[in-house]
Amino acid sequence: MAGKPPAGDPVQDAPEVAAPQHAAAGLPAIGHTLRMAQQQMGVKRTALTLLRVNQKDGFDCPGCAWPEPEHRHKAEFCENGAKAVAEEATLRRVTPDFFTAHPVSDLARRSGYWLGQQGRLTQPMYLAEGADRYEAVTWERAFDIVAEELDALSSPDEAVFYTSGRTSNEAAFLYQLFAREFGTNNLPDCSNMCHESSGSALVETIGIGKGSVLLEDLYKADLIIVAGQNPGTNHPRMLSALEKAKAGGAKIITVNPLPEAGMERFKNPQTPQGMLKGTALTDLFLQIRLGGDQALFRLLNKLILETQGAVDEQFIREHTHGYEEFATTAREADWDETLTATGLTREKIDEALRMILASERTIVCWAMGLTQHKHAVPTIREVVNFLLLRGNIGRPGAGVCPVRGHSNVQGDRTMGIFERPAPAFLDALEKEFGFAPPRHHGLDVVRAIRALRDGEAKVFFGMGGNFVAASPDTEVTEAAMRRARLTVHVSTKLNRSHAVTGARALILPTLGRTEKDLQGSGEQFVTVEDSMGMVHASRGRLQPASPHLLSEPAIVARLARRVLGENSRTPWEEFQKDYASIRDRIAAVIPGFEDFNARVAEPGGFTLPHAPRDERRFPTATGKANFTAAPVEHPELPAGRLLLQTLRSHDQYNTTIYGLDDRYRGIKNGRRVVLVNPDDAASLGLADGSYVDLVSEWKDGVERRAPGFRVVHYPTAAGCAAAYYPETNVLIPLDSTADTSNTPVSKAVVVRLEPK
Ligand SMILES: Nc1nc2c(c(=O)[nH]1)N[C@H]1C(S)=C(S)[C@@H](COP(=O)(O)OP(=O)(O)OC[C@H]3O[C@@H](n4cnc5c(=O)[nH]c(N)nc54)[C@H](O)[C@@H]3O)O[C@H]1N2
Ligand SMILES: Nc1nc2c(c(=O)[nH]1)N[C@H]1C(S)=C(S)[C@@H](COP(=O)(O)OP(=O)(O)OC[C@H]3O[C@@H](n4cnc5c(=O)[nH]c(N)nc54)[C@H](O)[C@@H]3O)O[C@H]1N2
Ligand SMILES: [Mo]
Repeated sequence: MAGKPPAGDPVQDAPEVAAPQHAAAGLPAIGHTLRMAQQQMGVKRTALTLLRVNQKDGFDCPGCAWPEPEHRHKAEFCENGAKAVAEEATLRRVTPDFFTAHPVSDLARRSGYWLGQQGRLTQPMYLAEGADRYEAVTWERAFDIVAEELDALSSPDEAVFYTSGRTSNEAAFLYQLFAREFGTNNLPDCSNMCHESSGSALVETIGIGKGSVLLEDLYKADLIIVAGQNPGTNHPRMLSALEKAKAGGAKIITVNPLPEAGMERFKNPQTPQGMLKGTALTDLFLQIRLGGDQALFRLLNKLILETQGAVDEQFIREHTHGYEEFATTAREADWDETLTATGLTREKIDEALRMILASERTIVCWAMGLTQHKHAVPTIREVVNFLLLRGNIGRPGAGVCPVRGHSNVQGDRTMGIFERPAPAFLDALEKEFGFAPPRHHGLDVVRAIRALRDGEAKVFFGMGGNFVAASPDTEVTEAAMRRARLTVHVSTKLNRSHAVTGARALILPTLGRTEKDLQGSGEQFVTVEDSMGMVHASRGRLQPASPHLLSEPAIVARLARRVLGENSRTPWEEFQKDYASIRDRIAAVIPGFEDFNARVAEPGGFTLPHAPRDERRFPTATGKANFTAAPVEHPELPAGRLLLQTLRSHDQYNTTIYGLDDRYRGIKNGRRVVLVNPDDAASLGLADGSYVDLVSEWKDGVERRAPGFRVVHYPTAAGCAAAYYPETNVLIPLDSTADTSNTPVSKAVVVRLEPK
C-alpha cells in the first residue's frame, strides 16, 4: 500500500493505539531513556555522556533551548535530551563502504528513520554529476568543488546559505561573515519556519525579538499561560520550572486543541514524591480550535478594558503608544465570533478572566501552536497587547516567553544569521573587517525554494539541518533542490537532504556538541545562547566519531579562505586555530558581548541585555511599547473538511526520528496516524482504525496528497485534526505562509480525509 515504507526498509508502519496518558515523565521515562541510549552508545558511554549534559564543565544539551537552572541537578537532562545525545554519541558509523552498498537512488527510497539509524557520518563524500554513488573525497577536493561552483555563478545571490539551529555562536558568526564577504545576505534559517512570527511581532511591539523573562520570573509569576506548546515532549525541563512555579503559588492556564499529558500532570523523576504522585500543572484547560488564539486574546482584552481598575494606566501613559486606537478596536470584540473561532464556552472564558484579573504578575509562554498560522503575527501582537494592558512587561514575574526550539537558534540570529540584517549590524561588520557587506535583503526559506525552483539560485549550502524534509510542499522543494548545480550539507547524520541533490552534491561530516574539538591552540569550546538570552560555554568530551571530522568553525574558515582567496583580509587561519579570537571579534561587533571571553569563563556564563526586561525601555520606532490593532482572523473551515495541524511525536526531533512511538498520546509502532475528534469522525463516517488519504485543499487548486494514514479517534478540539511532521509536509503549499513573517502555515491545513 502506498505510504508504507519501501521494501527492504526494516521499519514497518503498523500503528497500535492505546488510550492517551494523563501525566508525563516519571519512572517509565527513565527506563525508556536508558534503553534507547544504551542501544546507541552501550552502557559505559551512556553513563559517562549523560552525566555531562548541561553541567557547568560539560556540553550544552543539543535538544531544546530551555535554559539551565542556577542550581543544576546532578542529572540535569530529560528523556528527550538524552535521546538527542544518544542520537549523536551513537557508536554506529556510516563509512564510505556504506555509500558503495547504497546508491543515492536507494537512499532516496528509505525512510528518514532508517537513514538516521545508520549512524554518524565519517568522511567527506562527493556525488559527481551523473553518478549514482557518493565517493570519499579529501577536504581539499571538497572545498575546491564548492569554490568551482561559487566562482561560476553570475552573482553571489545565486548561492543560498541555510543554517539549522544547533550551530554554535562561533561557527554562525564565521558563516555569516563568509556569506557576506562572498557578497550575499541569502542566509535563510530554520527560524524562518519556526519562531519568525514571534520575532516579527515582538520587534515591532517591544523593540526586541526575544522573550522578556528569565527562569526566576517563572518562579515569581502568579499566572502562567502556556499557549500552543507541548513542553512535555519538546521542552521537558520546562515542566520542572512550572512545577516550581506552582509550588510558589502560580496558577497555569493551558491553551491547546490537544490535552497534552505533560501539561496535565508532571511526575518529577528527581524527587521521590514526584515519582509517585506528581503535580497537576494545569488549573484551567482551554481546549481551543486551531487558529482561535487571536480571537481569544482579543476578547480577553475587551473584558479587561471593561473591568474597573484592571488596566495599568500609569504604565500605559508612560511606556506605550497606540493605546486609544487599540482600545477602540478591542471594545468591538464580539462574543459570538469568539465562541465560533475558539470553540470555547462562555464559562471557560469567564473563568480565565477571573484568573487573569486575580494575577498581579502574568507570563505568556508559546511555541509553534501560535507561530505557524497565517495570522500568527497579529496573534502574537494580541498577546503583547494583553500583557501591556496590565503592565506585565519589564517587571519581575511577568512578560513574554516565546520558547525556542533548536538549542542555539536564538544565538544564531544574534550572530547575524538573518536574511534581513539591521543596517547597524552591517555597519559594525564593515568597520571591524574592512569590507562592504551587501545591503539588499537576501532570501528566506520560502523565497530560497522559489529561487531554486525557478533556476535563480544554483548553489545550496546547508549548515546542519535537513532542508528537504523540514520545508513545506515536499514535492516542490525536492524538485527545486534537484535543479541546483550543487547541494552541500554540513551534517552529523545521514538524512533525506543527502538523497535529494543537485547535479553535484557534497556531504561534509562535522563534530557534534558532545565531541572534543582540538585545534592549533589546543582544546576549544564553543558558546550558545538559550531561549532566555543566557550565553554559556559548551565543551565536548567524547572522542570524535571519526578522525576525518572537522568542526563547523574549521569548515567555514577553510572554505572561506579557499573561496575568497588571499584578497580576504579576515584572519581565517587564526579563527580556526583559536576560537577565542572569534569571540574577540564578536565582542567588537555585537552589542552585549563586551569582554566576551572573560565573561563566558565565569561558571554559568552571562545574561545578554534586554531593554524592555531590564529598564522598561522599548527600542521601537516610536520609542515606546506599541499597542496594535488588527482585524481578528481565524481559519475558515468548509463543510466536510478538517483543519489539520502538523506536529511532533514524542520520539522525534524535528526530522530526526528516534523511534516509532508517541507514548503520551498512546500511539505505538507507527507514525502515519491522523488524530480526529470522535464526533467529527462519526459525522465523516470514519471508524477508528480505518485508513484514509489526507488531501489538502488550497486556493491554488492543486491537490496535495499524503496517502495511507490510520484514523485514531482522539480528544482533540472539534473540527481539528493532527498528524506528524515531516510526513505531512507534502500537504503544505509553499505559498501558504504567515503574513509579515512568511513562515509556512504548518498548523492550519484544510484537508479532506479520503477513505481507502
Ligand atoms: N523532543 C523534541 N524536542 C523538541 C523538538 C522535537 O522535535 N522533539 N523540536 C524543537 C523545535 S525546533 C521546536 S520549534 C520546538 C517545538 O515545540 P512545540 O511548539 O511544542 O511543538 P509542536 O509539536 O509543533 O506542538 C505544537 C503544540 O501547539 C498546539 N497547537 C497547535 N495549533 C495550535 C493553535 O492554533 N492554538 C493553540 N493554542 N495551540 C496549538 C499543539 O496541539 C501542540 O501541543 O520544540 C523543540 N524541542
Ligand atoms: N510541517 C511542519 N514542518 C515544519 C515544522 C512543523 O511543525 N510542521 N517545524 C519547523 C521547525 S519549528 C523547524 S525548527 C524546522 C527544522 O528544520 P531543520 O533544523 O533543518 O531540521 P532538523 O530535523 O532539526 O535537522 C536534523 C539534521 O541536522 C543535522 N545535525 C544534527 N546536529 C548537528 C550539528 O551539531 N551540526 C550539524 N552541522 N548538523 C547537525 C543532522 O544531520 C540531522 O539529520 O522544521 C520546520 N518544519
Ligand atoms: Mo523550531
